[in-house]
Amino acid sequence: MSDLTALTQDALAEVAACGDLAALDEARVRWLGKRGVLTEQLKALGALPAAERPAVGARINEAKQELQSAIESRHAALERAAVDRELTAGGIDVTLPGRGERPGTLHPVTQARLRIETLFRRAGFEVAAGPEIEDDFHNFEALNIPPNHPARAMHDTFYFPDGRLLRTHTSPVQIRALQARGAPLAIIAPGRVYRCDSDMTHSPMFHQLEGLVVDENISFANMKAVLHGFLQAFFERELAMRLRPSFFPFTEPSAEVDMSCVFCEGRGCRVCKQTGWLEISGCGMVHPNVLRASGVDAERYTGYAFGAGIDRLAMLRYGVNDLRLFFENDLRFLGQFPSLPA
Ligand code: 2NL
Repeated sequence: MSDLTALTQDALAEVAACGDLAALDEARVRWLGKRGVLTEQLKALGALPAAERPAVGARINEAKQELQSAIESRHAALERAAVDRELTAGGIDVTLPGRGERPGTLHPVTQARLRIETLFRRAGFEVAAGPEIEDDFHNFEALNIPPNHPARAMHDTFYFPDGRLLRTHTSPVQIRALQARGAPLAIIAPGRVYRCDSDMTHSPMFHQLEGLVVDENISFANMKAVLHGFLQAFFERELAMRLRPSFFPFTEPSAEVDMSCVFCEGRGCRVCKQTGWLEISGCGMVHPNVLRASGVDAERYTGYAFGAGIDRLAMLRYGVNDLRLFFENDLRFLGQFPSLPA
């Protein structure tokens, strides 16, 4: 029994030297297993004189317990080390930079819209927004387009079963603003509009810009100056502009806005069909019926309004020859319009 202390020291040293869990388990079996060295010592107790048995038995049990707890703490240490190794080896460093992902850019139509908003804000206009699902009153009735008016057929409206509709222009936004705020008012309403029409040059969803100014003494000349100023600012060059008589139910008098062709400077080319002019907008003095429908005193106030396609403005400014490119979201196309830093 004198070598029990030495045996315990050997066992503890062996446990401390175990480099992995398998080696530790082997050591446990060798020392504490059914045929383990310490177990055999206990079995040998029977050969001792009865008087010595309790003391020796207690020492062996003490040694077994000491070894058992040494094995347990070594087991925990080895397991921790294994987890640590796995984390460092297979770990993902979330602070590493990505693999060459390029930042996105604003869609060219969005860039055009933001540019339009900036220019009109600079001229004293506010930017208004409203619902894309509209009712008959705000999209048609208030705009002096009564039921069965031929302009309704022209608008190729998408209807919901309950009679509501997808707005065919952003005029309803302006009607709502006029109803809510009254005169005087100077707003633009850019946004998505919908028409049941799809071919080479028509998309069922496109972007419209409308503008509305209502105040005392607002004139056709005011409108002409603002539109001319906007076009020259948007295209960043001097441009000729002309107005041709036209008709809209919501304006009287009404006009089509042409600007000198930005591709040939008015000399005549394929884009302007040799005319030197590009049709860019429609406009006119707000019809008194429209002012009245929105609750505005048509004796005291006059106003002008205009409408233009944002997609078309973007095509002309960025030299895009096919409207459909704007709606396909091909990254080879979109990547050619880097967003300018703020
Ligand atoms: C075009 C023509 C136009 C308007 C839109 C308008 C709105 C109100 C009252 C009166 Cl609330 N008018 N909008 C006026 C004239 C023309 O758009 O060719 N759009 C692409």
